Amino acid sequence: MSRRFDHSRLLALLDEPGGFVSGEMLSRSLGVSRTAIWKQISALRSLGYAVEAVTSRGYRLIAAPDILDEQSISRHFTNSDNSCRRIVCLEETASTNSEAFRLAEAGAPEGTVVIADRQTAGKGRLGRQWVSPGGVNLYLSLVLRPDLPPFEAPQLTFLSAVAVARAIEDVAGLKPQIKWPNDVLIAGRKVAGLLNEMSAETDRVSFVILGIGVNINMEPARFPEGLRTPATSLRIEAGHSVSRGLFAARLVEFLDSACKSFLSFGFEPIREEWSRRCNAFGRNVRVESGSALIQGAFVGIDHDGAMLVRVKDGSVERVMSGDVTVI
Ligand code: BT5
Repeated sequence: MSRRFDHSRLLALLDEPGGFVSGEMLSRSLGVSRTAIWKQISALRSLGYAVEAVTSRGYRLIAAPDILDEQSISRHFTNSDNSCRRIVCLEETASTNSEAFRLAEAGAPEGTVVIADRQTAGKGRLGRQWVSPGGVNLYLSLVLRPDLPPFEAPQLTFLSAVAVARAIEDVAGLKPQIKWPNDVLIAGRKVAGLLNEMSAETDRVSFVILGIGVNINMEPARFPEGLRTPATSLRIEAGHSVSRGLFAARLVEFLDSACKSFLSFGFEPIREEWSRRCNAFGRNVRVESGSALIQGAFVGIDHDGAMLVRVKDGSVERVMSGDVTVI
């Protein structure tokens, strides 16, 4: 079920800096009567927009609801050269990753973005659940069709982690850290999780879905008990709410620029930035991987996403999955 609003031209006019816009100017610009403008303003109010109306001065937009639709996202784009312009906004879906996967199988082009207000079956890794209530967070999946062998596809998880970290820094002014392999933390608490899924032939990727969940305005009381890592949201950390539309737009732009850098310069710049932003890089770590316990210095990331740990005897072990503790 897709939610679309057709008030974009009126909102664009009201959004101009400088306060009030006269009813006459609005009616001239939109080619409709002033009564029709009044009706559209009432419709905007019923959608949660706060619009002030003052006789002889006109209308002024005071506050917009934190709606996630194409308009509330694209109005924040700063880069006209953004390849991720096809945004599908849904009010509710089981999982944006599953929906993006379905669209990609049906031929959706690279750069297609699926966003939902809430997920009824949000997915984490290994069959785990991603808590996805409506109205507060961002659940986003991006379709990519990279020219990569399947074993290198995990590089894209690092790309999305870097894009999420940049967006958090840019929009909320916070200092996120990345935790291998797929968490983004603020002050040691999980604010975002990444889940990439792939469809591939034997030697070539057909498409990859980059799935990203970011806790934006979630209040502490809404996090369930017993999460694997303590959780947080941008609102909790920043002390004020953050516009989901603005965050989504910045994230899409950072994903786009990271993809372009990846195409031009390969994995290296992403690996370098990821390492700088990682909470454990260069430090001594303990990794619980299945029944194995590996202890040593976290010295790098391999091309297939494996963590490289230099152990006591000087040799370097590759770890494909596990839980990392800095010691
Ligand atoms: C992840 O898995 O962190 C990947 C999460 C990816 C979610 C996005 S939302 C858009 C797209 N569509 C989807 O269906 N999924 C992706 P993992 O590392 O396995 O972490 C999951 C664990 O994190 C759970 O078992 C909980 O303990 C915890 N958790 C669940 N919801 C959380 C939340 N909102 N915030 C913080 N932690 C959470």
